[in-house]
Amino acid sequence: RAMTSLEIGVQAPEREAVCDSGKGGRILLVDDRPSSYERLASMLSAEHAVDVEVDPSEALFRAAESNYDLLIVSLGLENFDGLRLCSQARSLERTRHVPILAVADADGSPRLLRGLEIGINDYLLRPIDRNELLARVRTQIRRRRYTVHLRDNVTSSIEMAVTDGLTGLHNRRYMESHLTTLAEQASLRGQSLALMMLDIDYFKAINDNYGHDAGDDVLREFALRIRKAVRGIDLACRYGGEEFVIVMPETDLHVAGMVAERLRRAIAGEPFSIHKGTKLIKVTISIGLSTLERKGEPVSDVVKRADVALYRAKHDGRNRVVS
Ligand code: GH3
Ligand code: MG
Ligand code: MG
Ligand code: MG
Repeated sequence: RAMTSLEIGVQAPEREAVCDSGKGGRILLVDDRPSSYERLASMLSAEHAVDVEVDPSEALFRAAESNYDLLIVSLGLENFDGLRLCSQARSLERTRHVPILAVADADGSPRLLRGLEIGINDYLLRPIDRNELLARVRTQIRRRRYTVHLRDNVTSSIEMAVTDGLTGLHNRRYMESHLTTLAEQASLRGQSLALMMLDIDYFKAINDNYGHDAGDDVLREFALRIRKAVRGIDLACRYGGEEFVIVMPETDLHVAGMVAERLRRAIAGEPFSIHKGTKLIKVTISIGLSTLERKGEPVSDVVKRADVALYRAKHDGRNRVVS
């Protein structure tokens, strides 16, 4: 028999997509004729979880609120315009990428063309063939899951590229690329910029005495205390092993010195818990401070000065702030 429906989009047989049965999807069926939605729902419910919604604005709300794999929208209904709903779904951030399968009466072709322009993904004409419905639904659900899977993976690789896995702070690469931007902004606006380099004192001894896992616990807890001590606009990162850097925009040396001193005391004054909370150990840090000294100064010079100051803090006896 004649094709009753068109498949829109590229049909690349992605390996992941082929492995996925396309069953077990969450479908929102938008339809206000009981005779129609009861029939559709009974066909679909063999393979999927189906919610029926008769009110189009409620449907849009539900689609935006929960993660449906597919919207099935009946066109040409008694009390609302299904095409308008499709168009609204395409314009909302939360529903833009949810696939839409339109169901139309046999004479509904002109409206379907509009639907395709709006961005529906596939359609079926009445009378609905059960197997065809299930096959088209599975295809949409498979593709949807594959896209979500790709998106999640891309997001997590981007996060991994700029985040330190142990502490959740930014990593050195991220800090270095943003430090340049922050310094340029400070230069342009004539604002100050401070940089703090922090290093845990005798950290090697913590590893040696209590084990590497205890060392990791200290690093995580240290990162938490750093987070508490800085503002939202400050950029805190794990620079390397047990060295951390905090970049503070709009901050002069005097204020940075107070923040550093507060942080030093927050570390030295409160012992760190290791071995699953069974042991407390005293930890101290040394801090080197520097600021952007002139407009357009290379950020590597600012980092260098903080490093030199840190070296002096170590040399002068540790557990102190030097600028
Ligand atoms: P100082 O007071 O001079 O800073 O002494 P220190 O022992 O802290 O200095 P050093 O830089 O020699 O030692 C740092 C140690 O940190 C060496 C390395 O094994 C350890 N380290 C680096 N990264 C990690 C990590 O991710 N986890 C743990 N547990 N240890 C680490
Ligand atoms: Mg060291
Ligand atoms: Mg150290
Ligand atoms: Mg070190």
